[in-house]
Amino acid sequence: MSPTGLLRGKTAIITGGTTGIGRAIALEYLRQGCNVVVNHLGLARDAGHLASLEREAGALAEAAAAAGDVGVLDHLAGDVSDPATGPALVRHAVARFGRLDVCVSNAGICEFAEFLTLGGDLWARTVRTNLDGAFYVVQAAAQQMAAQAPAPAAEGGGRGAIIGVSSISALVGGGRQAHYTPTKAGVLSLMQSCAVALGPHAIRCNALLPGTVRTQLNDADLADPAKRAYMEGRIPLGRTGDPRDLAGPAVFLASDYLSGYVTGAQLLVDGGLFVNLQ
Ligand code: RM4
Repeated sequence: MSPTGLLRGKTAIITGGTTGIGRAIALEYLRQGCNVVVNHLGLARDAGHLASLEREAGALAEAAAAAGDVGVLDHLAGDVSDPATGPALVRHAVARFGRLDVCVSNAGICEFAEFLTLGGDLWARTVRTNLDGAFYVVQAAAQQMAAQAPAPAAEGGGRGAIIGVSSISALVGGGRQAHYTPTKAGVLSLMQSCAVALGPHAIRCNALLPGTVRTQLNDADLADPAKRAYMEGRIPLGRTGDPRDLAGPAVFLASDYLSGYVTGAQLLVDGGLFVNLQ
């Protein structure tokens, strides 16, 4: 029986929370008793993604109604590259649930492109979304957390946990990702510096580093059977990741009970890909 209630009574914001890794983390946070406000772009396709997420959240609530541990799902549209989106998302979460305990900065784009013909507009859009967006959301979350009363000493006395979804690409290059890998290295570095800056406020900041996880970011790239076979062959666990593989590590980093002394850390979730140079 998988544990529940690990994030009981907490409130989290998750950017890019209607698809892929963000969606998987949102569902597991809800299952662990955390209220969740997911950010999305408010595009037509997001309506379908949101409806699907709300259906799954409802099913969780029905399944766990007795336990009473399941959190409440809410959402707010906004482009994280807009400096106003992060503060608005935090205000929405606090207005609805009273405080902010966890911030998962997940929203990101990765359009594979050859470096020699890489356009400045794609470079700029990738940096604005993946790195600028992380800064705006993380700073807004940290400002709210720093202003809040700490959790009771018995619950670790923390004021919050911030998780930057970086990538294995923070540590290694990608031939068709020269515009993307620097942004993921930047998210990792942002978490390291925020861990130092926010430690005195009892706010923990850590980075999740997914490996090759099947999401809309790499649908096209992994549609190539040769590329998919090559990646699977390099991964010791023998498979590319599923977004659900990130849910448990995200609960670990969000929970003061599980990771109360962990800050400034980077957690690779890659099936062993990084350590396999064969
Ligand atoms: C990751 C890594 C994966 C790729 C995704 C989009 O950082 O490079 O291989 O599929 O990005």
